[in-house]
Amino acid sequence: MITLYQFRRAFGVPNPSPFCMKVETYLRLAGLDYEISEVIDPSKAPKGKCPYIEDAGRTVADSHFILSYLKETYGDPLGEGLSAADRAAHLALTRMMEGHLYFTLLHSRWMQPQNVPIVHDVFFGAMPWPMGGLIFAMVQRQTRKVLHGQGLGRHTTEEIDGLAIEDLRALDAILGERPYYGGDAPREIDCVTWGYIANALAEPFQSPVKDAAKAMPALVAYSARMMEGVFPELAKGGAAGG
Ligand SMILES: N[C@@H](CCC(=O)N[C@@H](CS)C(=O)NCC(=O)O)C(=O)O
Repeated sequence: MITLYQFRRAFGVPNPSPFCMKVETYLRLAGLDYEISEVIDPSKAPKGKCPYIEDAGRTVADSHFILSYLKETYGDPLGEGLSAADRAAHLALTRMMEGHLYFTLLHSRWMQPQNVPIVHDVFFGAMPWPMGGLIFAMVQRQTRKVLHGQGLGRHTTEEIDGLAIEDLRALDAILGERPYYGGDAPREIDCVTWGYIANALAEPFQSPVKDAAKAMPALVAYSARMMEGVFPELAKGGAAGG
């Protein structure tokens, strides 16, 4: 049995981390049995981040390497029939989201004053005083450094939100009239795209990025479609559409 180490569910989406969501969505779409082990402190994870998995005595960290391992070990049912050009386009889209859009999400949740208390309360609120506040402040400080090093953190909030909205508009245009980024059925690329779209729409966060995402009906419908198809137990709450 595969064990998936990831953060606990929150905000009405399968995971607040798009990387964890990518792996769990993949496991479900590929029909692989798994169990979840919830992680509170990722610093002890093999690469200091979530997700990672254990399977048959092996530990694999990082969503990219996890999916590579799963495809090598159990086959690639979501990749059947894809052309080299499809695969290349999916890779480029993945890199846009993981190397750019992700950091705008980090900024929105950890730096923007209307959202910071939500993250604090959901992840650190249950910890005894003053530990929760101290750990939160430490993680927020690290996140600020990460954003500064990556470069995005040097822009104004308006500029960062504007960049995120450009990415979402690109995602909206690429989806077009199709039900899934993979075409008629969800593919590996949908495990990535949905993590970002669902988290952009997630309650109770507030931002111009979320407002922009909510105004893109194809993205809202796509998120609901993925939720109903892959996580029907969560769709009952009706959270996918934000
Ligand atoms: N490249 C990694 C990125 C994973 C990642 O950034 N995970 C974040 C959550 S979204 C994390 O665990 N952060 C904790 C930390 O950096 O301390 C992957 O694809 O799995």
